[in-house]
Amino acid sequence: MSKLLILNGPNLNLLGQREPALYGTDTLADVEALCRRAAERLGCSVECLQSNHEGVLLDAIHEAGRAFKAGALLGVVLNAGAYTHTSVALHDAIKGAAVPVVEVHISNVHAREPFRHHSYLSPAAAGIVVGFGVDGYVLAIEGLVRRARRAAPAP
Ligand code: CA2
Repeated sequence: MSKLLILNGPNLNLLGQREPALYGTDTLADVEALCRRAAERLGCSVECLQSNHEGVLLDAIHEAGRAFKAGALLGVVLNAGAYTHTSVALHDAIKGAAVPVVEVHISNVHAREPFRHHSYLSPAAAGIVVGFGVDGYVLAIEGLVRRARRAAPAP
């Protein structure tokens, strides 16, 4: 079965606990369950990981690159949180791993503070979904599956 990695970065473990006006009321567990259901509807499975540590996210992207190369992974849905706006290392990891990554943001970062307008990840991403709340994860999953099926149509 085709697999996707759902990778969440710093502070996303706090989802649903504060700032509902920005991020909604769903917890991270709710978001992961939403992703699991969306993937299953498309005949896929998900692996979910959240970390507050940049190096853990880098290692996960490297591992995803190896799995993609081996045909065991379709791609990565990545909400890198604030590392989006700071991390050249994540940019390099996405480029180096050569795995399709869809960058997701729950909020519309472009309608927020100027320091959130720049993303180091966008130039390396296969696609970007911004401002659709947690539904953005579902849109990203659908985008990755459609992309994979376009590249390798079923016989
Ligand atoms: O909109 C997004 O998804 C963000 O990636 C969320 C990040 C923020 O730094 C990015 O600019 C945009 C923040 C992660 C969640 O932080 C929380 C803090 C308190 C309560 C709930 C979530």
